[in-house]
Amino acid sequence: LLLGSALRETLENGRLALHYQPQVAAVSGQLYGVEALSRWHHPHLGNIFPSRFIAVAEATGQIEAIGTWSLEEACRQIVAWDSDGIRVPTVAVNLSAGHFRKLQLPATIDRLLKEYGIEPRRLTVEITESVMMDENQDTMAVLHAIRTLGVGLSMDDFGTGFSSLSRLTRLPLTEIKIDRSFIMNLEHDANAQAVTTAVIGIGSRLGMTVVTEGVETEQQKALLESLHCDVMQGYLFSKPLPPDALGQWLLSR
Ligand code: G
Ligand code: G
Ligand code: NA
Ligand code: MN
Repeated sequence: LLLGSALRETLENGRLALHYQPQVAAVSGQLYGVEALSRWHHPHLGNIFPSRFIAVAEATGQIEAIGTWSLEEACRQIVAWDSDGIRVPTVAVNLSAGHFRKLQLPATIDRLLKEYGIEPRRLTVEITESVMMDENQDTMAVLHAIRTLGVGLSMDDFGTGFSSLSRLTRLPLTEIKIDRSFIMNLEHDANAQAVTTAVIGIGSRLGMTVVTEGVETEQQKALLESLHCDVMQGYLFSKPLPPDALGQWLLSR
């Protein structure tokens, strides 16, 4: 709860930041997009990782405020990069399961896109498998309304939850991200390779972009290319970077 009030103060003073990790198209090597990841540097407590403060935000009812802040910050950054001539095709923002139950979320996204003059496809929202487990009617309505706006909808950490493949087909997804636990074991684990191959196949058949996370080695990259994976993300390409460093990274390639 101490962390909860520190978080409230941080949000009010705009001291939360987004870092951006590049996602690279497998065939062309071009930038496909970036994933925005929240970073909180507290003057006394130091760096607090999202795995910790997102749970706090959920418990203290601040998760909607963080999600809305992330969406607006991403929009502001897209406009800033554009005016610097830095072309980032799409920015993916992580939102918590609880946020997708809020019926006003699509209207909030629509308002931000209009306010910042951003084409909808330049924004993607990432949901986790727990959202898919949620049979909540409001959640389904929200997901469909977000897709209707033309914003991308990505299933994060796929393969770690308990969702069924039939449920996957019933969601209006544009993208699946295969969890990094599968990529980590790709070279040595036949099961990880079988799951990765199957998800790439199903995703492609369903017209979704398949992104693999946690790509760290050239061997993993080569293997994923041979499996026709669309997009790769991981330390092999870059860690998450502050906005200026992302510009530098793009120029240096
Ligand atoms: O960047 P890092 O590995 O520490 O991220 C840890 C987790 O926190 C990831 O699963 C990521 O999806 C999540 N995360 C990062 N930023 C945000 C955010 O702004 N909102 C939500 N809901 N989750 C986030
Ligand atoms: O759950 P989500 O996929 O949103 O989490 C992304 C997290 O994974 C971020 O915290 C990011 O720092 C981390 N990450 C990104 N690339 C790599 C990688 O290549 N290896 C590892 N171990 N972590 C990564
Ligand atoms: Na992820
Ligand atoms: Mn994510």
